[in-house]
Amino acid sequence: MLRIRRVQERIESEYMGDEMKTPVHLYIGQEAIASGVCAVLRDEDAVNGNHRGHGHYLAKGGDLKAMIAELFCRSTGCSKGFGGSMHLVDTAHGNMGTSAIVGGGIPIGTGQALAFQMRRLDRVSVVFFGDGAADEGTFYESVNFAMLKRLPVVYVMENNGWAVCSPTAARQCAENVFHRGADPELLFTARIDGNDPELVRAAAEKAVARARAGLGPSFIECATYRILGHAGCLQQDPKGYRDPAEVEAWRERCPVRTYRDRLLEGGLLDPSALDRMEAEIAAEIDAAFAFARTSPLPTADDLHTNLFRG
Ligand SMILES: Cc1ncc(C[n+]2csc(CCOP(=O)(O)OP(=O)(O)O)c2C)c(N)n1
Repeated sequence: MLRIRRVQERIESEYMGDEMKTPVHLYIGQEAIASGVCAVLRDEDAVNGNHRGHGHYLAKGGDLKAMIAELFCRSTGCSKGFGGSMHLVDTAHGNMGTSAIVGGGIPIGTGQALAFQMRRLDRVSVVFFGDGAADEGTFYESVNFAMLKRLPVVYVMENNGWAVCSPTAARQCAENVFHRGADPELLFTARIDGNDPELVRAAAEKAVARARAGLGPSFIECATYRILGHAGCLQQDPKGYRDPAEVEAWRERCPVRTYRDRLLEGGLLDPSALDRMEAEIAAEIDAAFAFARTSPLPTADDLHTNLFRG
């Protein structure tokens, strides 16, 4: 969680320099979700993230240097500089890629679960998406199909209350996203505080065990908040669409700080170990940015590589 947070902060602080020629959707405030879920996954399990995908990619073991190089559009980037922030891929660690199409990853991750089942592989597919993606019809089609086929898939909805500038209440009738009425045999559901990494991990553990046992899909709704703007750095976020008191209240519930305090108070984390962690992370981030800056850009000759041709 700390590593994701510090990476996001560095990107935010350097974004106005305009070297990163890509929109970025930062994950600050939501770190407990990717971290808690990926803690129970194996390398060979698959993850599909979304446009706000840096946390998913890193928590699943994605290479930081290749991610930062991708933001700098360099040929050493994880999508060879062609994808940018919303297309992070590292299949060696099960990061199957993301789609900038809201809801686009849901059927893709469902299809991966179908492939795992058909090949009799002991693997689980996890899809991360926002409350906005849950407004898309493809979500309901995918969940229905996964229940029908009892697919090893875990749908993780990060409900941060907003889709760009639209609050959830303006887009969704009552609490229709949460499948309260669903038959728990067909779909395991959980609705949890997404800022508590232990709760997230516990729910993910149940869902993943159910998937591995061949019992079918799960849906976990994680309540959380995006602390920064929808895209770019904070100063680019339009003002006035959110109540500052709402942002402040969620800042108080910062998952990184509250969990750090819980570990320190419980004697589970030594302050000197925390300092070491901070230093290691800072050095790793410095190295990743230096790697990105000194990496070559793709050339004109690369323009037609990695494309499907008719
Ligand atoms: C199919 C589609 N519709 C609209 C958009 C524009 N768009 C990009 S992000 C976004 C909001 C997504 O909200 P949510 O899924 O809740 O994720 P969050 O940004 O809150 O993390 C929208 C509408 C898009 N990229 N794709």
